Amino acid sequence: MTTPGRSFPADFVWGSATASYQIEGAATEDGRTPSIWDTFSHTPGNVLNGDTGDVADDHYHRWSEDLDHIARMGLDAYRFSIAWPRIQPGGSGPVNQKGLDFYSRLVDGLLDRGVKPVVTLYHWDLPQELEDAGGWPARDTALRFGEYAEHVARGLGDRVSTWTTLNEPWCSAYLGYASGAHAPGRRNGADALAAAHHLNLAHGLAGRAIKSVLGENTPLSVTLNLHVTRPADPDSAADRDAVRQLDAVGNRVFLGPMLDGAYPADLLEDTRTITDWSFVQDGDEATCHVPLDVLGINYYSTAKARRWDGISPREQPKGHGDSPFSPWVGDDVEGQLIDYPPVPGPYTAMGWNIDPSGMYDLLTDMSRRYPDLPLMVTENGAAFDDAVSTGPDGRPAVHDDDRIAYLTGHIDAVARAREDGADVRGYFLWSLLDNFEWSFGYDRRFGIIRVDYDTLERTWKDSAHWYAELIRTRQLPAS
Ligand code: GBH
Repeated sequence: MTTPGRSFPADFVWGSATASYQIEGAATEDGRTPSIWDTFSHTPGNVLNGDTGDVADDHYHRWSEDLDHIARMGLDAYRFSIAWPRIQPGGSGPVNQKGLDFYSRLVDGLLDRGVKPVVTLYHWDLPQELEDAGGWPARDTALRFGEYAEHVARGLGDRVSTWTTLNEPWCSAYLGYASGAHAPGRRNGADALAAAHHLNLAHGLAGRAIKSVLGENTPLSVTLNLHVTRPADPDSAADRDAVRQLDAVGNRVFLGPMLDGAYPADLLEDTRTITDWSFVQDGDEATCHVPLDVLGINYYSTAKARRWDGISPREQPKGHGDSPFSPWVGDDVEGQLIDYPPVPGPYTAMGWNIDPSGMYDLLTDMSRRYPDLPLMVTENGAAFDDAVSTGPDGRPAVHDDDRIAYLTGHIDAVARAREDGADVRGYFLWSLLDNFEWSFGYDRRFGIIRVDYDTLERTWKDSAHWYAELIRTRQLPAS
């Protein structure tokens, strides 16, 4: 792969992203109560090597050192998430001041260093008490989320540059309640769709709360992991219909209510044997449809799909795709099965294919679907098997050329999409630090800064130096 080199305007936002449970540690400190990820990771068999977020990167104590890394790298913005169980232990009731103070210090620390704080209110750490009361399949969770958002908006106020309600509700709904790969590890298609609806509702309620506390002009966003799925055989109408079905259940299930004010008709039709959608009450779709100022998009890889009329999904071999329809939600959809043939490599250490054309297609497609909505790449990056050597200074060194190549290809795709009219305002690299990679624990490293999990020492990988130079020059070098 060669890229010609690209230049970006001075106001293009370069950032990096993290999430609370993946980096903070200090799981029981200052009044924090367990989230579903504490429970899930402490249950044997759920996370590789039995890893948990108890200590993680110890960012809760090392936040100031981490902000110094951010400043030295020259980031324009830093995207982080707030742990609901630190703000409202148990998920309801008054604010836990010590928890709020942590984020208040973090926001001030960013502003002191000239870095814009981009806040995500929910990156998967639901208070366990709310899960015990039904979790996202229960409507009450969405109402509680609206209250939580109001507390945080009052606490952090106008110091925050962009408010993001949810990170990847697709993962919360389908991995949490259909496949069970993520916390809370439940497996029921109808619950997953109810969860999706209540996440949409939570987004609307939180967005309205933020705008009513801080003013209508407060920049509001949501981050979606939109799926780029291609038909296994582009000439097959059946395969193209499988792609349409996945776009409905994976993408438009959120885009519809959030951006158009209604669920798409084909989604309701395709899922009728799973649920009658009676959890959608009058007025809900209008509530979900809160005006958005920017749409956050997370992109990593692509998938292929084909219509499958063979054996039942339960016995289907699992392909590369991790889709709501195979084999979890799709169990109940007669005659509408989908199979995921493997996609060609190369692959990252996650087994995900490296395909920058998916980034280009997604950004240009979204800008066509929603021409007036600015876009922001809120996550992109890769895990590789980083080899650690000893540098000339005797300190550890990581020559992660594979990660630099991945980033180059994808940032080049962002530049091409912009040239072709997509209004992409910024790019956040996942991730600043190696961290707790959910069901894969500490085994998979996405950071551009290495974390030694014995000493918790931070070391810039080559990619961190490379990214700092890109930000300084606003130029993606030719490669
Ligand atoms: C994001 O999730 C999360 O926001 C972040 O916390 C996480 O650390 C990061 O990405 C890296 O995982 O399974 O081959 O079909 C991304 C979750 C990854 C789910 C890609 C869908 C499709 C690839 N998505 N996956 S495949």
